[in-house]
Amino acid sequence: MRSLVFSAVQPTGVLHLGNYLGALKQFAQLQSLHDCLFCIADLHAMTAPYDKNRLADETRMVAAAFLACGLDPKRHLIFCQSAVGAHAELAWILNCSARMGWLERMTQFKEKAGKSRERASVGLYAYPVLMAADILAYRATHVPVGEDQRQHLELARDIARKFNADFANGESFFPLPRACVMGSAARVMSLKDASRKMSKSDLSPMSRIELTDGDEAIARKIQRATTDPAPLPDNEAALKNRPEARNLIGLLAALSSEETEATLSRIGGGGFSDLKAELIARLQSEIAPLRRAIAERLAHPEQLDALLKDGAERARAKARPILEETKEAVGLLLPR
Ligand code: AQP
Repeated sequence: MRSLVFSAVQPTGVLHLGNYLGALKQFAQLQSLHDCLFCIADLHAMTAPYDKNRLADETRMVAAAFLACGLDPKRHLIFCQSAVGAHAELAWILNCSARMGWLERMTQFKEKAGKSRERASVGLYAYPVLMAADILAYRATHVPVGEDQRQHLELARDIARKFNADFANGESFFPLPRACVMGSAARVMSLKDASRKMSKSDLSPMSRIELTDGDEAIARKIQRATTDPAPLPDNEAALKNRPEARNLIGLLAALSSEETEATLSRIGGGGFSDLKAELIARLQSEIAPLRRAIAERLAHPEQLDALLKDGAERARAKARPILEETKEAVGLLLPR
């Protein structure tokens, strides 16, 4: 069976270096080997407080970033989750297969809901079931996931397995989706607090390099990135208790297409200022073409909307027969 890759990004703000290195850059590589579905997960974006006046523009921003990173809307599908009703319909059916006990174990809900669990939305709680539906609606076989999404992918497999057992005599009605092996999918950490990942929703813009940042902003953010007072080590083991150094060196290695050890052997023994100077130069040259391409795309929102409309039509055509088969499998009466 040919692999079909499902990837999604939430329109929850301006995309950053973590989204780029950990996801978009790798999506661009995957598309040369596989059939791909690139989804803008706007329904997921509604699970936490958000600004309804910005959601449409942030959706266009993700579409523009997809294109800027080289994703090909002709050979693959770029579309918005909410425009393909099968995601939400299938999520309801899968809600009835998923078990409360499985969802109770999801660590991301615990982290995101924090102490105000009682006040978190039902959407945030059920988010992993919608993610399972996103994937299974197309019988996608592979999903590129960061570490934080692995548990959700396991849950999608559990849901598919139970559905197959309950409604398909254990046959592979839904293939069990697998995690895509990504290249150097480094987890990029906040520039202000290296114990947290770089995030769109971090209140401090100084914590992240945004794909729309200009050269000056990039230089300012890296210069002010938190460091420690020791010189840089020349081996990876010595980075163990130095999260800030590990983050900045990991970034430099990723941007230089080097192994971390190779970067360390070049810059080990030196100070953070040399590391930061090289990192600023690398970032400026990597981000500048993306920034320009995003701005060009955003200058023509009508073209982005047309592209998303076309993607949604093609995605609907793929998902419709699978949804109908699913409804039939669970015994729903289909209008004939
Ligand atoms: N810091 C990161 N390092 C590496 N990869 C990252 N990704 C996100 N942050 C990092 C990857 O980007 C893809 C899209 O992520 P998303 O927008 O769907 O959700 P997220 O992981 O929740 O991203 P953010 O930026 O942290 O958004 P908010 O603040 O809204 O929650 C995923 O493949 C993700 O692994």
